[in-house]
Order: sequence, then structure tokens, then C-alpha cells
Amino acid sequence: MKDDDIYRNEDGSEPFRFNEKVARVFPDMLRRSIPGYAASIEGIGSLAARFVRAGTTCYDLGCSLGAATIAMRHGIREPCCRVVAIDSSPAMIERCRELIREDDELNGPETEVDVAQHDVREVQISNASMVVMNYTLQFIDPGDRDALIRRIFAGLNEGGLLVLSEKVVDEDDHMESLLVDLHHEHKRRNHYSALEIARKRAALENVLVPESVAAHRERLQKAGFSHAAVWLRYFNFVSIIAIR
Ligand code: GEK
Repeated sequence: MKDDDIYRNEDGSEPFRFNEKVARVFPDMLRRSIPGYAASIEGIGSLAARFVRAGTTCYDLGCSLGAATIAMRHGIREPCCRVVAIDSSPAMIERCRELIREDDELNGPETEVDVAQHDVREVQISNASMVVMNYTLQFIDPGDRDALIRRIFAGLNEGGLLVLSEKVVDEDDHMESLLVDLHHEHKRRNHYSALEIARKRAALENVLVPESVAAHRERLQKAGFSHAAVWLRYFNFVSIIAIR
């Protein structure tokens, strides 16, 4: 695995993109940048074991290199399921296909995986028992988020599960600056310099647009989800489960 040294060399004036350079260092980037990322992936495996039904489809929307796809695939206990892994970045999709092929050869679990390059806003969702958006909605234009969550709801079977992980903002300004500071300290502990942190922050401005937990819960409720709860939180990184 290659170390993430992107903002040692780039000054952050260009908006952040999921290009080849990012795909190459991505596992290291997420491990060092998202507090609780490993726990989110582990939880997705356990949730797949509990929620995925025989003969249904699971979706990993914004799959990047397929970490959540592989966790679902290994968690599923039922026969005749399929995981559809979607990302709009060609560099991510290319590497994701390689990793899924390796997983096919190493473990050969029964569940089939289809990896496809698409915009998640255009993907047809149907007969789903589980949909995962692990830190993806935050990159979607806020004006398109309601419609996407409504489409996911419509494609889920009764009792189906959405896992929605996001960076969030706190409505209390004091707590928001504390949580941002704790996150930056976490990154410094993971060997990013203050300059790298500041540059990445500038590059993500208007690219990653976080919302509050309350705004996410309201959107889920409006879309029709009957139950929603935060099941994981580490500083300003949250994962919510919602059941149709
Ligand atoms: C993981 N879920 O490892 N359509 C499709 N994909 C998109 C779109 C879009 N409109 N916008 C952004 N993406 C992964 C991590 S990363 C999170 C997800 C992060 C994709 C983008 O190309 C990238 O691969 C992913 O969403 C977000 O569990 O980097 O913080």
C-alpha cells in the first residue's frame, strides 16, 4: 500500500478529485483521515449477515476500491445474492475490479459482484435488501440528495437497510470547532503535517459538503424510512442505519 503524500506536493488550490493519484494511495488516506473508518467496514459486514435476504441485490454506492462491497460479500449468509458496486471515478473502478478479482480467487464466496462506472444519481435500484453509501452522499450536490435517498427507499424491499456514513457538522458552533480540532489532531497523530491538513481542507471546500445529523434524519424520514439511528460516531464522522 502506498502512503498518502498528495498534499505534501500539492498546494490545495485545485478542487479535490478522485483521480489516479488518489486511487493509488486511497486505503492509506482513508485509514489516516476518517476516524472510525475500519469500524464502519466491520459493521457493514455484520449488518449484511443480519439484513441481506436470499435472492436480493445489495448496492455499494460510491464504492471506491470496494472495501464495503467485500465486507458485504463476506458477511452475507444467504444464497443467490448479488452486490452491485458503483463509482463515477474511472481510476477507482479500474482498481476496484482488480481487487474484486483477487477476492474472487482468494475466497470465492458465492455472492456475485458487478462493478460498474456510473453516477450514483443515475443508477437503477431494485429488489434491494441492503444499500450502502459509506462517505459518498457528502460528495453529491446537496440539491440532488433528497431525490437520491427517495430512489434508494423505493428500490429497497420492505425491511431493507440503508447504511449512510457521513462527515457531519454540529449545529452548536462551539462543539463544531471542538470536533474539527479533534479531527485535525487525529490526522496529526496519523502523521499528516499541519500544512498537509490545511491544504486538503482547502481542496475539499465546496467538494465535500457536510450536513447535520438532524438534516440527514429529516431527509430519511421524509423519504419514508420508518426507523433510523446513529450506530457509529467518532468525532464528526457518523454512520446511520435506516430501515424501510
Ligand atoms: C469506502 N465507500 O471505502 N457517483 C458515483 N460515485 C461518486 C459520485 C457520484 N456522483 N460522487 C463521488 N463518488 C468507500 C469510500 S469515498 C469517501 C467512498 C471519501 C465517489 C468518489 O469517486 C469516491 O470514490 C467515493 O464516492 C467517495 O467505504 O473519499 O471520503
